[in-house]
Amino acid sequence: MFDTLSERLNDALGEVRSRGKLTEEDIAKAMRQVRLALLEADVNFKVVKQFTGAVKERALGAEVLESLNPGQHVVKIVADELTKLMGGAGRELVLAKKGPTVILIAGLQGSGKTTACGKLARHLRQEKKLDVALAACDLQRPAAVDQLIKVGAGAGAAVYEQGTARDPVDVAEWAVGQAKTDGRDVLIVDTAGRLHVDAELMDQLGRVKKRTKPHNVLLVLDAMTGQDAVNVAESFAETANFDGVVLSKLDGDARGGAALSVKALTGKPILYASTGEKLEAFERFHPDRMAQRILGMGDVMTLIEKAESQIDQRQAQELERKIKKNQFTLDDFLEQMQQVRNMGPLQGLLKMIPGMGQQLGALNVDDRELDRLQAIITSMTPAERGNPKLIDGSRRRRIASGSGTTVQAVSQLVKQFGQMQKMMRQLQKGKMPSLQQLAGGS
Ligand SMILES: Nc1nc2c(ncn2[C@@H]2O[C@H](COP(=O)(O)OP(=O)(O)O)[C@@H](O)[C@H]2O)c(=O)[nH]1
Ligand SMILES: [Mg+2]
Repeated sequence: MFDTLSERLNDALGEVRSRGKLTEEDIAKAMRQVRLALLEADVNFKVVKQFTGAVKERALGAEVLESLNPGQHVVKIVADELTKLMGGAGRELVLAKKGPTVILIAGLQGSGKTTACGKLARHLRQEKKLDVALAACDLQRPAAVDQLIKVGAGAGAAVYEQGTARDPVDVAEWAVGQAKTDGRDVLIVDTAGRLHVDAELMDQLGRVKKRTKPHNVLLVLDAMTGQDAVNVAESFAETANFDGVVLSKLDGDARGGAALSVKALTGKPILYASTGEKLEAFERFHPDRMAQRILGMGDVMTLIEKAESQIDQRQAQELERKIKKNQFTLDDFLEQMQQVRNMGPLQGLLKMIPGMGQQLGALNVDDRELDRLQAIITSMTPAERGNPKLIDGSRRRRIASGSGTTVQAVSQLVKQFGQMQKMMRQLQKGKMPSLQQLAGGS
């Protein structure tokens, strides 16, 4: 997410960051580079001008030039201004006081609406424990209803559909009635898109709005289309109005222009970010955290939230008990690994750790490595998993062929696990391991 932009901005600020003293010329030079980085990321030129103007004005203030660490101060100003640019404090969904909260999903064809319906449903179920249903009101394409049914099944949400024979506006109104009858908390209405913004699309959207009275209209924008996404948002804002944006496909080599321009140009906040084809690749969009992530300052808050939503408290206590009693086994290790994987792709998670962003290229941690570890552990017998000391040469060969890996890979895992157990024992004794030990060295 925002890889290129992040790299370029960090290059632009690199010199400033490390300086003890800054001159006006240093700041002007950095701002020229920031300006180029933003333009290259497809941020609207008016927005860029305003942004660099605001940063420069603050950075040239006496407060910065005379501060002890002017470089860090400038970076902080950039982070503040980026946060403001992307919408400041952010906005929450409006929840109905009584009856189902209706959320209308709008956007162009292929922008990611149907996918977003499923992701949002899963998100609201998991994070807010809400009972969510979906309404299939894209009747333009015959396959659209089936797609939503699949998405709903994956997200654990009921789908209200009546095939494609009826008028979508009627189906939408009927679905709201169903949701009321069934006592759902939330109804998410999937609508048809077009290739371009046109009168017919806006008219249909207007009629669906009138009949369903949505509490939230969310516009899905494809981040990969950069400046075009913002143009779409501007036309929607003029004719159909909406409350907030779901920015999709931020996982592609999205240059980030849409994320940075949409609030400034339409006044509408980004509520959610969609970062992959899988259902769990979806998160609340927090401008402050995003700004920090872009500037390589990490996003510990999102990481903690993800961990909290995935890790079962009871299991965590059980794990703690096992570690205390020295009973942590490879089965537990496997389970931990699976929990971490439920949080989403590993690369994305690591980027949220402060300072990790820039080092990732060199680290090259990928999910395939985890797949390999998982294959090795599941090829072991329960006895071997409970007591890895049993794993001798012939067992190693068997496990390697069973998991499609090598004897060396099995040996390495057994060795690393041994080190991990040793570290846990030390932790229990109150001795903190050195960083080198944590990194797996000895
Ligand atoms: N990589 C990526 N693909 C996405 C994302 N959201 C949707 N897609 C894909 O984009 C295509 C269109 O999505 P869909 O939800 O059917 O769009 P709709 O026509 O607006 O309903 C599908 O192939 C999705 O898998 C995302 O966040 N990242
Ligand atoms: Mg669709």
